[in-house]
Amino acid sequence: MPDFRCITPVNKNSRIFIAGAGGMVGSAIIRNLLEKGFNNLVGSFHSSPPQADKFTLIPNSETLPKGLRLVQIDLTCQDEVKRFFKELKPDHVFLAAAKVGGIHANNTFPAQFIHENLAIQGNIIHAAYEAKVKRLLFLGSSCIYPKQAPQPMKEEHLLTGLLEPTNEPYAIAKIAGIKMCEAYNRQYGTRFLAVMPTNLYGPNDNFDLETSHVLPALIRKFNEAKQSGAPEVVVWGTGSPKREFLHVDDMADASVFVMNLAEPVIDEHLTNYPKPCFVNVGTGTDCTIKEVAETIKEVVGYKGSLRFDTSKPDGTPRKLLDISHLHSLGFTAQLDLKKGIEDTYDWYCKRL
Ligand code: GFB
Repeated sequence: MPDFRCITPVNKNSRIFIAGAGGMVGSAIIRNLLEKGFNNLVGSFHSSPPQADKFTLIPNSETLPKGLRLVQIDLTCQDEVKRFFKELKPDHVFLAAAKVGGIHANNTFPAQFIHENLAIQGNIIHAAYEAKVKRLLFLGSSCIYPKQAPQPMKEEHLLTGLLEPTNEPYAIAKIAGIKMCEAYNRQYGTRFLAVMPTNLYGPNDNFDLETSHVLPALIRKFNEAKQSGAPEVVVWGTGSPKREFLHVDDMADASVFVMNLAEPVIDEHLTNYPKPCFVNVGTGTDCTIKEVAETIKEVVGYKGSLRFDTSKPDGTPRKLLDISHLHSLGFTAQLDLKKGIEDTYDWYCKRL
């Protein structure tokens, strides 16, 4: 079991760097921190600056919230990251920048998934150590666990079996990130923690049909089918795999909670270094892809039928997280799946 203890919460004025501010998770963490009164936030983006409405959720809002600055950095470039950390000297870091995507993207671009993720996290974790960052939170993924792991999957199931082939390169990169945090904690006495979220969804998700995850893909497919009057919607795979879906606002809340409250216990001789240094984040319940498709169909108000395309991969049969450790620390996810889908559909429609 991860070994954490409560400490003084992060100071509201401390300089907090959120890597990946333009993404669904990074922007949700920023919204959460701003709501809680943190006022010295710096978020990074790579290619184009994120719209202000990512951080306010008010469509077309143009002004960035007070207390937030955005900077452009190529996080895969070691020199840029080193220079940035030297100048900014952040107190705390949320490492939410990553190359992410659904089953098809992972299967099609395995080199990019392993290369970009290893580069981003390697550069940031090392630069954070050199810049004496007080605490860093690395965001992983539930795909780190073996394909045949016992359900629900506990933190100690890491590295006990073979991975799911469709996302092995991504999973290997995330496992390397965890092990890097643990190695730095052990050798240098750093306070680097990690959270392993289950499948996330919510505002600012990727709705591209080729690269997205199942939930945003189906919101878009059902909505387009409703508008065009198409008689059926194609759902990939058999519909029988099970997934656990967590709203990104709950994920952001859990990330800030872990950053705020928990710290690995490290004794002065570094012999009691924390291993593992991560905690699962989920809802504790899952459903089949067929069930989630039917819920989305109902929310969207589509009247046609579903067709399962079994030429597409199912991926992992099931990946339900054991969240007892997170519960014992005092955190429980709040948002119900149906309500979360309704809110996400509403957000999606406002931006069409
Ligand atoms: O969400 P998803 O792409 O990723 O797919 P994973 C989940 C399940 O939904 C698979 C099915 O069984 C898909 O075949 N599915 C049905 C669809 N219709 C669709 C559709 O239209 N689009 C998509 N994308 N799927 C990813 C990993 O795995 O999960 C990542 O590849 C990461 O590494 C992420 O861990 C959380 O849950 O299978």
